[in-house]
Amino acid sequence: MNTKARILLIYTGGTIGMSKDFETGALKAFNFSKLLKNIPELKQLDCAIETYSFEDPIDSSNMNPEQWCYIGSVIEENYDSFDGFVVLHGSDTMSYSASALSFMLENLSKPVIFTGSQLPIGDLRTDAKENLITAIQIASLLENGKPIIKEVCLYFEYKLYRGNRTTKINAEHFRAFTSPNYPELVESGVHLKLYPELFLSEISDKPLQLHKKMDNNVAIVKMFPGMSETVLSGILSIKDLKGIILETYGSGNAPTEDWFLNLMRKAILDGIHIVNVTQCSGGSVNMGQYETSTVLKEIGVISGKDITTEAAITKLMYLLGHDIAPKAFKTVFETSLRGEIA
Ligand code: ASN
Repeated sequence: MNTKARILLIYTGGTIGMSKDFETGALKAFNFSKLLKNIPELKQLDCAIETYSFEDPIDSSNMNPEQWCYIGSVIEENYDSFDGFVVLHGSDTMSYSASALSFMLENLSKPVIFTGSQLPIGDLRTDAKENLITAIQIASLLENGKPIIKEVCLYFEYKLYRGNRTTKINAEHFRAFTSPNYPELVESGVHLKLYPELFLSEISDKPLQLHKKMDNNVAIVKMFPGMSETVLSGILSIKDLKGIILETYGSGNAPTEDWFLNLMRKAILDGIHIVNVTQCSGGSVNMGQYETSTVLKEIGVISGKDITTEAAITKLMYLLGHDIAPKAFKTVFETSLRGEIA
């Protein structure tokens, strides 16, 4: 029996649905019905599509944890009525949102696929149609009536990635995303090439649980040669700061100067979680490989291993939103929750 997949298309905004403001010439989001008019092809797809739009579609630079909860709630409320979800989202912060939602949606057993475009859907050379149509087709893949993909993904320019493994790498190319430390899950060519051995398998048969508490008392600090004690101590003394993602060099290396290590030590003693993430676009943190990371390991800095900064900051917000005992926090962070870390 050929049951048609039911897909909910959620429109949050982004270039895909933008047009030029007559006065300023700047791109801004327009409403969903206008967007749908530009894609009559949707009617040809072999699935039943329903749509849900943000009342005020946004440029994804305005995305925040509140909006993530909103996206999560739309998915939660409609979870039983659909086989898959496609989220239209601006590309600028899409990797953050896909990462955040991957943590917030626990026990996911259906696909949630983020996509968008670099050119508006009304543009002659747009990349929006391919991205949208293929994302819907992938979200519609069923086996024995059940979704094949059961995780939060990102589809862009012929590739489906695990969402929390992605990062935006180009502001102009249609190939705007990459997944530096995890291969693509599906490749779109003449045929859709699936790599099921890479998919997240259903971890439990428990019902979907949406976690809405995200604690944003966090910061990302990118190291650079010449960073001063004043700057770093200023950041670390921010009131209510609970954790930082420290973007270090190479495999997790940082200065061995006393002032730096003393600040790190003091922050950890004060209960601030410090996560070591590499500022390289690929590869993993391996504290202890060099002398310049040995002390970090000894004083209890958390290893972000091969996690992206986007997944690290959203995982930090997510875990801080849970009452995890300080002693267990490091172990939990270093454990893969949704396939975001090796
Ligand atoms: N500024 C846009 C956004 O992120 C960029 C895009 O969608 N390509 O909303």
